[in-house]
Amino acid sequence: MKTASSLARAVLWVMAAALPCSGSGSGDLLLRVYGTPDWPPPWQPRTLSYDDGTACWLTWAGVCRGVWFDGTDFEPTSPGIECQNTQYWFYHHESYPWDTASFYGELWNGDWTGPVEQLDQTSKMAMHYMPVYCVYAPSIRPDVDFWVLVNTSMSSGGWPSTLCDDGPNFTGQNHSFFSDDFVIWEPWTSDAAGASPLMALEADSWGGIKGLFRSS
Ligand SMILES: [Ca+2]
Repeated sequence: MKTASSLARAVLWVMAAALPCSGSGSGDLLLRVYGTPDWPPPWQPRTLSYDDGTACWLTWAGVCRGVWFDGTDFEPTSPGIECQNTQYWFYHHESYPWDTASFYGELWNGDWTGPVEQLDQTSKMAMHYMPVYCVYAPSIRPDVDFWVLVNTSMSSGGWPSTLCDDGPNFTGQNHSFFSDDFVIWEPWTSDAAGASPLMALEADSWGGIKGLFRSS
């Protein structure tokens, strides 16, 4: 019986054979936050992300990888958000197998210089090319500047590997970083140590795959 997962993989590999990744050097990790922003009505929950939704790279750079969220990028005047969950995307490449699928999903306060105050740490199992969620109940209200992190300290080599898009985000700033010591945070690029090319998917194919998972 074909599952949503096997169908999605079939789509992935068909598309992969046809569409090589261009590789621009910069990119955004597929780490996102879902919550209810303060800003004007109707106060509907929404997903905040810097990635453009098109998976292009996988990376196992650093013990920790994270995205720095600046609420003013999404709403300059009222940038607070009540976080309901965070979302993590991974990719298991057969040539670069994971030594563990376990990771910590973490939420921290902190600006571009790095995470400084931990708000949550949840142990999760990564899945191949599927979203993994850390759910907060009650919800968590971080500072205007906060981080969503993958902590891979349960691995000997930075796995499970994280998915990334290709090219700069809408702010023109780096928002994706990695670190081995939690002190120095280097901007993640496709030239970073451990980055490995992944074939590109068209944005509409990526949306179709997400739709399959949502309905499963
Ligand atoms: Ca991008």
